[in-house]
Formats: sequence, C-alpha cells, structure tokens
Amino acid sequence: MTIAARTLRNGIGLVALLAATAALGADPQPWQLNMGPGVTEVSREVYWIHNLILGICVVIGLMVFGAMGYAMFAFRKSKGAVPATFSHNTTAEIIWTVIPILILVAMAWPATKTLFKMYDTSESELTVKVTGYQWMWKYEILNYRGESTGVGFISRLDEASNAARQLGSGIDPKSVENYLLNVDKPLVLPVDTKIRFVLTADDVIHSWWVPALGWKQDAIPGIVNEAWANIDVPGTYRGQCAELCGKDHGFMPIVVHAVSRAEFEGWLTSQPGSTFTRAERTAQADSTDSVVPTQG
Ligand SMILES: [Cu+2]
Repeated sequence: MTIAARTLRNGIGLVALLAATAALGADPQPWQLNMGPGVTEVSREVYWIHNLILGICVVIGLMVFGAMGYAMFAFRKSKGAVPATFSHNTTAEIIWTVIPILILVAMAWPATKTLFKMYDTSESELTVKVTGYQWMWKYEILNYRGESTGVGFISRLDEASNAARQLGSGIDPKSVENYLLNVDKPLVLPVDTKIRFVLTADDVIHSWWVPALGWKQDAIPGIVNEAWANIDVPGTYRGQCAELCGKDHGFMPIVVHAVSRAEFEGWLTSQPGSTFTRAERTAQADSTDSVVPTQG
C-alpha cells in the first residue's frame, strides 16, 4: 500500500470516527474520544469548528513532521549530504509568514462569528439567574415571557451520591446511578426557547458548565456574567462546577431537564412560591383567540 493510499485510508477512518461520535448525541459514552455535538445550534457550531481546526492541525502536523522525517532520512550524513551555506531566503521567509497568517484567518473567521453569536443574549424569553455557593447552585427563574415567576431553589448533590462519597461509607460508587452527577432538584428548562442565563457567585469563583449546551461561564462574586442557550432536543443534561472552588468542588453537579414548553409551564406553576399562573395565561390566550364575530 502506498503512503498516499494509507494516509487516505487513515483519513477516512478518522472521519468515520468523528461522524460516529457526532451520532452519539449528548450523553458521553465510555471511551468516547471526541467532544459531543451538544443540543443547541451554537453547541453544534462549536463542535463543527472544533473538528475543522482539529483537521487543519492534523494536516499541518503530517506535513511538518513528514518534511522533517523526509529531510532527516534523505539528507543523512552517511549518504554524504553536504550542508548548504546560505543563511537567508527572502522568498521562503515571506511564504512561511503569509501561509500561516492565511490559515489563522481561515480559523478565526468562523470562530469569531460563533463567539459573537454566543455573546448575543438579546430577545430571550426566559431569564435564569444562577448563583454558585460552596458547594451548591441556586437557580432563580427571574422571568418567563415578560412575567416574573417568583420561582427559586437550591440544587445540591443527590443523597445517594453524597452517602457513597463519605470516607469509609462502604458503598460502591459504581452501584450509584449517575454517581456525583445527580442532584436533589434539577433545573427544568423549556426547549425551543431562547434562555438567558445570568451567572454570579456568593463566596468564591465557580463556573457553570453543562457540556451539551456548548459553553461554560464563570460565576464570580460581585460580577454578573451572561450566556444563553436554545435547547432543541428534550432530555437530561448533566454538568459540573468547572472552577476549583474549595474542598467540595467535585460535589456540586448540575442537572438540566429540558422539556416541552407546556411541561415547563406546568412545572413553573407547581413550584413553591410561584406567582406564574398558567391558567390565567391560557385564559388570556383563549380570550384573544376566541374573538369570533357574533352572529344575529
Ligand atoms: Cu464550585
């Protein structure tokens, strides 16, 4: 098999591997090599850019190490190679400056476009405030479709994981489902809705990270950071605090339940302290819908 054929075969293998990982969806799999594509338009763009840049790096790596290997082998001393005596070559220097610049621009173009998109939190329908504490998360649904909801709660590591993690607990962590990745009260979010997150912390720096959403954002005391997501696949997405925040940093997971808008509204209404009244909303919608001209 020629080198070209082998490279092609390996290339096809790599592409197949990437495609297989893309098909896996949001749940990480044992021995998964690549990152997941996530469940938002932005996360899929991030995934695509990641693959593109990985591909470019692989090609550059093959070319550079290939040229080095070839030069070392073909021009070795035992073959009587004589070193050249020139020290500068303007044409070569211009080429090896311009080509990398063009490659960098080609990589920066899609990356910057997606970054701008990630920072545009305008026209959101739902605002969730996330506050990091040592060692739990607080969620407040500040408003949904222009209406404040009064819903807020603390989300902590679930009891089963917490019991198993204690020193000398005698509980096999493998027997606990979603060990260290489960909470007592997950954050419920609607699909097909632009959700704005405002993130802060009350003690030290934490970082809110759900890989399926395609971003992580620092939660810093005294600072409000923003991010957004529009989840288009219902499901359960898990994450963790991604900023070393003290002894229990590894024990403050994140669980997001993405459900339909109707289910989300039902959940919102059922929460303690909720001022969100789905019935009124539905009634309002009905009254606007039922403007039927009366006959007779
Ligand atoms: Cu933390």
